[in-house]
Amino acid sequence: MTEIKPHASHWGYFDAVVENGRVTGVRPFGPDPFPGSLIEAVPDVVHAPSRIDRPYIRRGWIEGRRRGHLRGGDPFVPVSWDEATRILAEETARIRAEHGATSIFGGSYGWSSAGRYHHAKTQLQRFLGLGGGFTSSVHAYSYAAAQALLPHVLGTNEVLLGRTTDWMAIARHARLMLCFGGLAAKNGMVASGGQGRHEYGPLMRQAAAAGVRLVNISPFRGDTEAELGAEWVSIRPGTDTALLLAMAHVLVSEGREDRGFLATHCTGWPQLRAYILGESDGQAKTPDWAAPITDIPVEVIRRLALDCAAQPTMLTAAWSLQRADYGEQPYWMLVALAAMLGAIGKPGQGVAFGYGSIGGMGVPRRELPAVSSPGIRNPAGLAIPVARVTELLERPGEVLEFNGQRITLPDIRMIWWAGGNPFHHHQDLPRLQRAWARAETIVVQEPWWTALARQADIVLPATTTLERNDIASSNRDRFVRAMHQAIPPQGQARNDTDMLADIADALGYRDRFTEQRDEGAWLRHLYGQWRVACGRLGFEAPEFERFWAEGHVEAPPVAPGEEYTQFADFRADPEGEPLNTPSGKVELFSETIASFGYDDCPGHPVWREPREWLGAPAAAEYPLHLLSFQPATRLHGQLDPGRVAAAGKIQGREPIHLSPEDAAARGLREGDIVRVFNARGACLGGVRIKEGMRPGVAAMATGAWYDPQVPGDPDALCVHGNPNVLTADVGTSRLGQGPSAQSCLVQVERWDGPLPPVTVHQPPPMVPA
Ligand SMILES: Nc1nc2c(c(=O)[nH]1)N[C@H]1C(S)=C(S)[C@@H](COP(=O)(O)OP(=O)(O)OC[C@H]3O[C@@H](n4cnc5c(=O)[nH]c(N)nc54)[C@H](O)[C@@H]3O)O[C@H]1N2
Ligand SMILES: Nc1nc2c(c(=O)[nH]1)N[C@H]1C(S)=C(S)[C@@H](COP(=O)(O)OP(=O)(O)OC[C@H]3O[C@@H](n4cnc5c(=O)[nH]c(N)nc54)[C@H](O)[C@@H]3O)O[C@H]1N2
Ligand SMILES: [Mo]
Repeated sequence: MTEIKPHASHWGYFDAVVENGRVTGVRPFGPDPFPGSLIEAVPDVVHAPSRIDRPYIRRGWIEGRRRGHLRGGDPFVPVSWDEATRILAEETARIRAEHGATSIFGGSYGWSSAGRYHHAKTQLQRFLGLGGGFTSSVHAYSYAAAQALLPHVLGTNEVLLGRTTDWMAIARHARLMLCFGGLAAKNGMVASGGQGRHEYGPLMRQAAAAGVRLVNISPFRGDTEAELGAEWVSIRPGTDTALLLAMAHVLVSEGREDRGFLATHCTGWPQLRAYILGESDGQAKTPDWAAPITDIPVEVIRRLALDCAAQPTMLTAAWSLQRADYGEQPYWMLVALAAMLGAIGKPGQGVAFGYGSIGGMGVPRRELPAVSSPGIRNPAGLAIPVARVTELLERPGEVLEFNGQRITLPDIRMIWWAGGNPFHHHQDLPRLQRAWARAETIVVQEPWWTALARQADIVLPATTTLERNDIASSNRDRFVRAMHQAIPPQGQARNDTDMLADIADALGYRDRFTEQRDEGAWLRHLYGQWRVACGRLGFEAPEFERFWAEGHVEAPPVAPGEEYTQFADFRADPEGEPLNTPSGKVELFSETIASFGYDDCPGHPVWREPREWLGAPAAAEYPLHLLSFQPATRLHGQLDPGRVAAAGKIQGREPIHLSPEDAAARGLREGDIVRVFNARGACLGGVRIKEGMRPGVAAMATGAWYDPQVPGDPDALCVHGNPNVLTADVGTSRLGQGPSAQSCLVQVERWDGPLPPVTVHQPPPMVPA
């Protein structure tokens, strides 16, 4: 018998085809004009050999090898759910009693699933919060530096995550759009919480067709698709701030800056101007100064600046630019350039971040909330900046500076992760693995034997979304999707909420955790709350029963021709509609930031040489700048066991993109296997030669599951191709403390030895109880 079940994922809505209790196929969601291919991997991953079939405990943990012990090498021992539940209740209570709530790290960063009720991290944090608290984390790997910076400068993060100037306004009014890091087409296939229609690509194509001249300023020409007809300015990675400062210098020296706007809408222009002209530090930021840094000819820099001043201009940068050393600076300087052009708040002009970074960006939309689970109260009240997890473990009792705060790092005894994967997302995995040994007990809830599950002491098998009912929703999208359970839980997998409810039960707070609702009651409750909120905004959503039976709700699109420009109100009336900054204006100099006294992020945008870049001394030994970008064939580490990711690999290894010049210089051909290495680590990769890759730059997608040749050895070669064995783990600055993965130098050499097998898609070794 064949059944069709409405469902959703971060990579799109679909219908699951179910035969005899197995997901055998998917059908794209009817209204989606560009469903993409990622959904095709769903049946493979749901039934993958790497699914965790039952609870396990690491043998070394049972035998007392806990704090100080490197994880990842011991076999696992199967245990019953009852036993796992009892042990976890006891262990949580013991650690809280002996070491306090902050000794439990439950930051649990990660994308988890699109379903908003069974959202693993949210449920884990409710469980830990209601149980007495934990150490948490703030901000996202995606844009941590920007999240810290932009509220100081623009008074909001809307310019990053909220309702930005839309493509309708850009197409109609802008004539030039500078895209730092391009507008990567593959990034739009994904949105947190899913999307009903993938409109991101079509809308940017419409803008190009309407006559907006797009300029892709990036180390890789392919960061805009050929169809957009974009011009390409090839830039050395990590040097965008130098280019922007030199463009600013051109504007000032030609008298083209908008002095009126700078006077009425901005504060701090005199300080920034003095820096641009070199009055404050003796170095004028001229095109002659920037050309050797950026490797962009002086004439091109001048022309870019003057073109911006001559026509209506929109500025944008990919989020990747701030996941780099001093990643705050290009963002601040891009805002400054938009201010100098007087473009902020002019129809279809100004600045916003991420038009090429995620589905839904720039798509015209009404203000509607998303369906979501209740928020978290954390009585411990302690949170670290998300990407400082290794330091958290390495430096107990020491102070971490962050955005004006001084955080005393707690002594972590227990780590609990659900719905994220630090052994995917974190930088310098060898260093993380050493720091990881600091914990006594590490708990991981996962559907799959990911690198993280292998680094755990207690492994709890979670269902995938197809094994439970849920609702998918994103505030970037006007659809809400019913996710019907399609198959029974696989093996002994359980829903995250249910496993946590049982542990809460053993600790005496089940009812506070569940609020005495089961799955069905929660879904009705969350949908009902959303429906009421929509009603207040003028959208009458159907009753739950109808939504569930029909499989989705579609809020009406914006009226045809309607457009939105961010900051239009502020532009029109800077006194009446001030920004939420101390001055109410755009802060080109921030007294607040200056008062922190950070030399790595002073009071106005500055050029700082990245710690790792092609201009650094280390480039003699490691002459390639490695960018690790978001994968076209997966979502991070998710879907890696599926057919789409497999088809993209070379002899099972993650491709490394090289310029024809760099490949030739090393005698490498398409499809060769290479060792990619630096002083931090090494991995294998398969050579893919890319026209349009800047010589000196290499690129590897993130997300191939970390697969050390010797499990448990932090210095082992990753045989699969995870770039995070190579990246540096340094905060962007003391302001943002964001990840700086894009600042990374490597060398590449042919791998002539026998090819070690990739084993990470099979379960790890197990021993009987
Ligand atoms: N080098 C480098 N590293 C990077 C980046 C980069 O550009 N370069 N980018 C960074 C960015 S922007 C991000 S957002 C991060 C992404 O990092 P993560 O969000 O941590 O990556 P995912 O692989 O999506 O991890 C989600 C995990 O949740 C699990 N999961 C899914 N559904 C469920 C569920 O229902 N229950 C439970 N318990 N688990 C579930 C999945 O199996 C998966 O292992 O990576 C960062 N890392
Ligand atoms: N298919 C798919 N889409 C995704 C994701 C996924 O895993 N898969 N992940 C989603 C997530 S969580 C996020 S945060 C977003 C991330 O969105 P982004 O951060 O925008 O994505 P990236 O692919 O890392 O980077 C885009 C491009 O920036 C360029 N770039 C890198 N460094 C520099 C630099 O120094 N200067 C300039 N000018 N350009 C540079 C690179 O050439 C790269 O191709 O993607 C989202 N979309
Ligand atoms: Mo991200």
